[in-house]
Amino acid sequence: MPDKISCSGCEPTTNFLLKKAKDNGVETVWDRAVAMQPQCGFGEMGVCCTNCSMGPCRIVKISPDGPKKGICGATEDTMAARNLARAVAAGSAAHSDHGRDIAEALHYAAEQKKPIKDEKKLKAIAEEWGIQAEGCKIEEVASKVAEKALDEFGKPFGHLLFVERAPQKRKEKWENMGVVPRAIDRDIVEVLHSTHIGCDADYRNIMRSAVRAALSDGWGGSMIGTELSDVLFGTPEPHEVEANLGVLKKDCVNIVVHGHEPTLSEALVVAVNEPELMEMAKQQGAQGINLVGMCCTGNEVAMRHGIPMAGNFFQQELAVVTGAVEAMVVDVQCIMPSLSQVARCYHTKLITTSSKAKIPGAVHMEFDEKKSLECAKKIVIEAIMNFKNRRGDVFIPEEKSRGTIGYSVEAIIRALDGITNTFAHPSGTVKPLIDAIKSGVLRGAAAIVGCNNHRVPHDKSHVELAKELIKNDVLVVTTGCGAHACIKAGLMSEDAVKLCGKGLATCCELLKVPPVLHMGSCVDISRILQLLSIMSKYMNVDISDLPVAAAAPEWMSEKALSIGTYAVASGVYVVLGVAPQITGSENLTKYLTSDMEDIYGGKFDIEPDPVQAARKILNHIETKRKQLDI
Ligand code: SF4
Ligand code: MSK
Repeated sequence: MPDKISCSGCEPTTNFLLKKAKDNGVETVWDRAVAMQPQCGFGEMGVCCTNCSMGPCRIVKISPDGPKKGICGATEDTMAARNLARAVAAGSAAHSDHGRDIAEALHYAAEQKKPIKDEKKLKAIAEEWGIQAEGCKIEEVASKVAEKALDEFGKPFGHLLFVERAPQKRKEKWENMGVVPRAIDRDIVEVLHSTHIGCDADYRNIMRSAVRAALSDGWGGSMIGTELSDVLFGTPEPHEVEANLGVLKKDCVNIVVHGHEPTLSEALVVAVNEPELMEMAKQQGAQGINLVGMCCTGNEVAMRHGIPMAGNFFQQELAVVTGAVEAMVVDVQCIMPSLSQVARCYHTKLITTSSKAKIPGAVHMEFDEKKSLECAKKIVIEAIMNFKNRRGDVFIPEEKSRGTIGYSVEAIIRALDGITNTFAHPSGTVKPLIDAIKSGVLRGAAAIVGCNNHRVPHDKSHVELAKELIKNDVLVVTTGCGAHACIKAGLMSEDAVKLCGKGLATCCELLKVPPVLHMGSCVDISRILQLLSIMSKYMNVDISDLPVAAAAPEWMSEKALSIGTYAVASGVYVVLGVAPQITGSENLTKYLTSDMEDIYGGKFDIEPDPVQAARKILNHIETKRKQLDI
C-alpha cells in the first residue's frame, strides 16, 4: 500500500475496524484507492473533455508530441475552466436542492399546522423579506416565507434576497463583476449552458459564471437551507455530545442516519422515542434503540438534539464493519455506493429514502415529508426486526470522545459577549469579538471545513491544522466532516484549552467555550458567511479586510468546490489541502490563486501540509491586521 493512502496514521478506531474489515474480507475506500493507482494524469490536471461525442479529447502536457487542443479547438484553459465550472454548478445544485427541500418541508409544516421551533427567526426572516407578519397566524407566516424561499430558485427578475445581508462594499464588487446571484436555478443552468460545446471558451468568463452559481449556493440555497432548518427544527444552542464509532451500543438496536437533509433525521429522532417502538425493541431482545449520526446528517441531529456523532465520510463503511448496525438510513450526498456491498457482508440493512439517491442492493423506503413520522416509524421497525439477524462477529471500538457543539451565529455572539461584558445582553453584539481581535488577544479566526480524501491521511490534516491555529491564538470554527475530525481529536472539549495560545486560552476559560467551535453541516457554512458579514458591517469594512481565512484540508466533493468558490468571491483566503483538477491550465491556476484576489479580495491557495497551511493562514491574518492597523 503506498504510504500516502495508508491509514497507519489514522486514529485507533479506524485502524481497528480496518483490520476487522480485512479479516472479514471486506473492501473499503482505502483498498479501492490503492487499486485505482496510478490515477489518470489527464483527469488529474483537468485537461480531459467529454463535453461532446467527438471526444473524449485530452491535451498532452508532458511532451511536445500529442494534441494541444480538443477536436473542436478547445484549449487547456477552456477545458479545465469548463470542467471546474460544471463541478461548481453541481455542488451549488446539491446544496441548493437541499435548501429547496427544506423550504418545501416548511410549506408542508405550515399546511399541516406542525410546530415551528424558532418563531422568532421566522418572523425576523419575514420582516427581512418584506412579508407582513403582524396579526397573522404563525402558520400563515411560515407559508409565505416558504413560498418566497421557493421563488428564489426561479424568479425571473431581480437578485437573491439574502444578498442584502452582504456588506455594501461586497455587493458593489459583485455588481461591478456582474456576478450578483439572481435566481438559483438560473445561475446553475447558465453554467451548464455556457460550458456546452461551442459556447463560452474564455476561462475568465467561464469562471465568472461559476462564481455566480457558487454565490447562489452560499448566499442562496445553503442560506435558505440553514435558516429554514433553524426555523423548523430549532436554532442550535451549545451542549455536549459524544463522538466516534464507540457511540454504537452492543445491546441496542443501532440505527445510523447518514446523508444531509435534517427532515428525515428529525423524524427519526421522534420515532426512536415512541414508547411502542422502544417496547418492540425490548421484545426483540435489545435494551433499547440507539440513534447515531454520520457525516452532515450527523452534524444536524447532534447540533439540535445531542444525538451522538458516529463518524465522518471515511468511517461510513467502518460503521457497518462493526457488525452492530441494524440499519444505515441514508438520504442524499456523500453516501458511498459501496455501502450496499459492505452491508451484504453483515446483517445491516442499507435503507435509501430519497428518489434522488437509490443504490442497487439497498432497501428503498421512500421518505414522504407529508407523512414524515409514519415513514420514520416504518424505518425504525425495519431496523428493530433486523436485530435478531446479528451475526456473532460484533466489534465496537471503545474509543469515543466528548465535546461541546451547537454554535449557531446567535450562540457564538451570545457566548463571546461575555469577553468584555460581565453580563451579556440577551441578543448580544459582535463588539466583544471585534475588541478581542483588535486588542490582539485573538489574532483572528479561521474556518476548517470539508471532507475526507485518500490523498491525505484521514482526519490528520483537519486536526493538525486546527492545533497549529489555536496554538497561535486563532479561533477556529468548523463544519462538515472537519467538525467530526475535530471533536474526535478532543478539540471541542475543555481540555483543548491546554493546546491554545495564551490569548485564546484566556477567552475560552472566561467564556467556557472550546477553541474549536462546531457550526454545523456543509450548508451551515452559510452561518460563517453571516458571521463574517456581521463583523464586517460592525467594523465598516469589507469581508476581505478581516483577519480571517478558511481551509478545506481534505476536501473531495463538488459541493466543496462550490463552497470554496463562494468563499473566495465573498473575499476569503481559502487554502485547499488537495489540488483541484485544474493544474493543466497555467492560466486558470494563476486566475484562481492570484488574479481572483485583485477582483474579489479572496483567493485560493494549495497546500497539502497542514503545518505549512497554518503558516500561510497566520501570515495572511497578520497581513490583514497590519492593513487594518490593529
Ligand atoms: Fe473534444 Fe471539444 Fe467535444 Fe470537448 S467539446 S469532447 S474538447 S470536441
Ligand atoms: S458530509 S460534502 S464529505 S464535509 Fe457534508 Fe462530509 Fe464533505 Fe460530504
